[in-house]
Amino acid sequence: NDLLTPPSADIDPMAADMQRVDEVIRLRLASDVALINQISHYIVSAGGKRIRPRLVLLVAQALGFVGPERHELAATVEFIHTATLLHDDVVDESSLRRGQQTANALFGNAASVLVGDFLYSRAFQMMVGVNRMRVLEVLADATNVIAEGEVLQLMNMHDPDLAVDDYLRVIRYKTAKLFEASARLGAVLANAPREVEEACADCGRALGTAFQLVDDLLDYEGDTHALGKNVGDDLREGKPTLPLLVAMARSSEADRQLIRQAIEHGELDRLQDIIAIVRQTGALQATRQ
Ligand code: GRG
Repeated sequence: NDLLTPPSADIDPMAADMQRVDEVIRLRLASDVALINQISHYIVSAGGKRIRPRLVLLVAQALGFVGPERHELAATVEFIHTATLLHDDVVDESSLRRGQQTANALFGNAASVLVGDFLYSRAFQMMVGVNRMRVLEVLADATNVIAEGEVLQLMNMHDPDLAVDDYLRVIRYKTAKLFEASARLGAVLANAPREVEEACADCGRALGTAFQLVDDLLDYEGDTHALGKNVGDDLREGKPTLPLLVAMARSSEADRQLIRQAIEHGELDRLQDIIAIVRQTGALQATRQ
């Protein structure tokens, strides 16, 4: 669990930069409308690991770019990420985010969606301010694909016979795309040659895919409480995750039937049986590799 604790200022070499990113975030959140300030500060102050902003800064700095636009774009990707979280919690009817009540639970669905819209459009104002066409292209494409990923997930969410490749497409779209864009933006800021930009994007995409796979796998582990998750959370929500899909491919027809029912109905009383099948088939080990 130590790995989940953010590094303290004295051992985090990026502490000063991340502090600057947080200053920019607070500065750019400002609105004349009190409810927007209240909700956006509520979610931004709840923490969050700020992985995507770090990725922008790491790549930009590794390629020699140290201008102030890097903090602006780091804050921009965090705004986009936060907008997607606000919308996602409404879609999933979630009640817990970052260890506290979700904005939708506290302020209602309408306010959450609208503040998500505000953050999303503010992010576009910020990227226009950076005044580079390639930045606009990258983030317009990324946000498009994220929305497509969510719609794909909506269509697939209850399909117990989902192919692993289709599952991977959803997570590449909904999660890995913003990691990819963040890494790519660092390279764009540094005016890196296109092949370097592509290599950074590939690296970001791989990281984002791994990140979502781990997030899914943690649902099947015992030590997920630090993330506010419990064993079988995805099952309760009736989602076919990678371990379930691999177990489906490896099980007997009777067990497959059990898993299908579990995904379709989020069968709580069968939870332990399903987890046992996933373990027996070695699906967890297979998905960890
Ligand atoms: C607003 C363009 C736009 C689209 C909305 C609802 C939606 C479409 C997208 C949701 C995409 C989504 C929530 C993907 C999951 C991403 C994910 C892994 C979130 C958790 O990220 P962490 O762990 O969160 O980095 P923290 O709290 O640390 O910031």
